[in-house]
Amino acid sequence: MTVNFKLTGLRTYRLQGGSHSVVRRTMSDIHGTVEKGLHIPVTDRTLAGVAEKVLAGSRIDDRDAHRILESGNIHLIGALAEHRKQRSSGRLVYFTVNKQINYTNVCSVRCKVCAYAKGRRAKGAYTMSVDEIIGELSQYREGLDEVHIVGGLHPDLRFDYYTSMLRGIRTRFPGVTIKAFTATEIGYFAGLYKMSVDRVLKELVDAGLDTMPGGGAEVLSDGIRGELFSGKESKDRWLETHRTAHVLGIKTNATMLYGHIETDDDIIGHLRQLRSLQDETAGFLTFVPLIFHPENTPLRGRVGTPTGIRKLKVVALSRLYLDNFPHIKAYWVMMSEAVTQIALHFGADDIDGTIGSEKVTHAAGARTPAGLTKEHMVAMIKETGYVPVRRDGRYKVIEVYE
Ligand code: V47
Repeated sequence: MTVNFKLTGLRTYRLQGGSHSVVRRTMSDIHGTVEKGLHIPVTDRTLAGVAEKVLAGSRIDDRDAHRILESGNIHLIGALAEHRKQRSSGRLVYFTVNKQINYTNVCSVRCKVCAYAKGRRAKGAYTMSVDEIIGELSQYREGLDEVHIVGGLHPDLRFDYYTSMLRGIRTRFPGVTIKAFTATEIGYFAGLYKMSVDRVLKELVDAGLDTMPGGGAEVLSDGIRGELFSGKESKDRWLETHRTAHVLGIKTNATMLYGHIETDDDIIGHLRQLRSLQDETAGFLTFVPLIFHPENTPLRGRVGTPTGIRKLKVVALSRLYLDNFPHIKAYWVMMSEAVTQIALHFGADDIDGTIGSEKVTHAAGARTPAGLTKEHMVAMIKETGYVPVRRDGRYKVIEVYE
């Protein structure tokens, strides 16, 4: 790809993409070199330094990140993030045929962002049996690539509830990737069952766990955690659990919940801590920025909703700052299908999956459908001009839709 940036009154930058050597060789035929003579005027000169670093393939710093979040030059930000993305994923955009299982809404912690958690004796509290979970997954006759399991912090379940759940799923669906339990749940199991995090993870892997989702990261700031997530683990504990998982060879994701009380500094601090852990372990697969939904939460009416431009800037910044993360996910459930499609031109290369039904964000007012069909996801990606790729939970390619 060739993109020229005309810096008004300064000079013209030329973005050079290429053969995308990081992507599997067997797929090189669909990458090709795209020639695009594109002139983007850089009206705010503050982004010139950022552009220079991105074109040179060097790392941006916190000041650059502030400039991106403060800039109005959305076209340039998008083009720079796209340039970075094309170097690792080329024209590919990933999705998966998955099902989310929210096994219980009973939770010992009351986060101020949550509309989903209930006390164990509250009306509407539920916990799925292992048979119910298997029954729900069995409805997907076409076959699942990934099961995504996340639930509340239930004080009364035994540890073998979780291992039986994983064993049951593994036996019934041998090829599926089991992405299960956030670092928050793992830390809670360690405390409740008096085991080390290392031991909890080893036993879960033994029962069938493949990867870990990125939930529970919220904002990696103890100030914000104290204010909104009291009772949850510290930011360092969340990071430490992922470090332990990576050392054991478990690939994990990382999220960031934004659009509530956080500042730009908090967002950048969050990304800095993730980038630094990834430099150390290389264990993260995907970063997922999550947009806060306030309905039915104590924050309703107290915070605004991020604008479309803000959402796109956060995606682009994630791609540009997290230069060591292979994938950036635009999560359609929280982002809407429309903004998700645009986010694919702002550095995202993954849109999660078909989901089936999602309860956490829908309890908080999400208006997106409960799930999407595979065909719908393929069409959604194709319309953006990219190549849809069906993947499993470890990014093994299942099918390419040219
Ligand atoms: O950790 C809670 C967030 C997360 C609300 O790893 C809320 O691939 C919005 O982690 N509005 C769970 N968000 C979901 C999650 C996730 C989703 C998709 C993909 C992956 C992945 C992970 O949802 C929680 C919390 O941060 N959340 N309440 C709310 N009112």
